[in-house]
Amino acid sequence: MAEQREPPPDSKLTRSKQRWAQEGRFLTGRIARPETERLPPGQHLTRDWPTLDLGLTPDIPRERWHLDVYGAVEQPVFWSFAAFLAQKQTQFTSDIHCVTTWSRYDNQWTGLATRDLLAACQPRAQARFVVLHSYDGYTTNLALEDFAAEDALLAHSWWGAPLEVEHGGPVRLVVPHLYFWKSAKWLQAIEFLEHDAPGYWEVRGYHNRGDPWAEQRYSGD
Ligand SMILES: Nc1nc2c(c(=O)[nH]1)N[C@H]1C(S)=C(S)[C@@H](COP(=O)(O)O)O[C@H]1N2
Ligand SMILES: [Mo]
Repeated sequence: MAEQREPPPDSKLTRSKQRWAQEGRFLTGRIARPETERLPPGQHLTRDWPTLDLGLTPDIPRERWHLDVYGAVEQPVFWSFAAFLAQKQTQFTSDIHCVTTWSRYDNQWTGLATRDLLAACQPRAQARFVVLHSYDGYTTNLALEDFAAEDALLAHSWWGAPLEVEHGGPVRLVVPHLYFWKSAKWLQAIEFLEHDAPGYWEVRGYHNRGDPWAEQRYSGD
């Protein structure tokens, strides 16, 4: 089991984001289709890469990093960074869509595809959800089907360079088809569950699933 972690106290930014969620800020009511429109409704393109988190950057060097995979799985996993790197490596290029309305195209990620992680840990038949736990105390929840998306991965590099600590290095999750708050930075543990367990933003007014194409920004959308 992963140890208990306390999320950091609310900051000014997390308080405004929580208020925007209550007000339904950034909702356009338009719908878009991923097959015909690359930019989801209400998003604008950015060329730089903004940093968004709880205001606390855990400094976990690769030598001290571990991934703990536990819960409803046949084969719990506890990997050092070297053991993680020894798994099959995959590259995917995908777009980022942040709920605060910026999108960033063409991010090349290298790491372990979530499907290969699932092959290693073998979720039990009853497992239907995952909760990601991060070194900063952040959590986020996903349905197993979303976690298992064909372009989702546990990424350690971006365009061939080690993922910078501000962006979640040593290892972050990347789930391109959902808003980026689902893509946990500084990944520490993955818990498999039979029942859903909403995470940090999901209990503060964000949508439980977060599909940018359906503009699922906030709960109730
Ligand atoms: N561990 C952790 N992961 C996190 C967050 C966080 O606060 N802590 N913020 C989420 C949010 S709200 C966004 S938009 C993206 C931002 O990733 P970036 O800083 O690399 O752009 O990380 C997500 N993953
Ligand atoms: Mo975000």
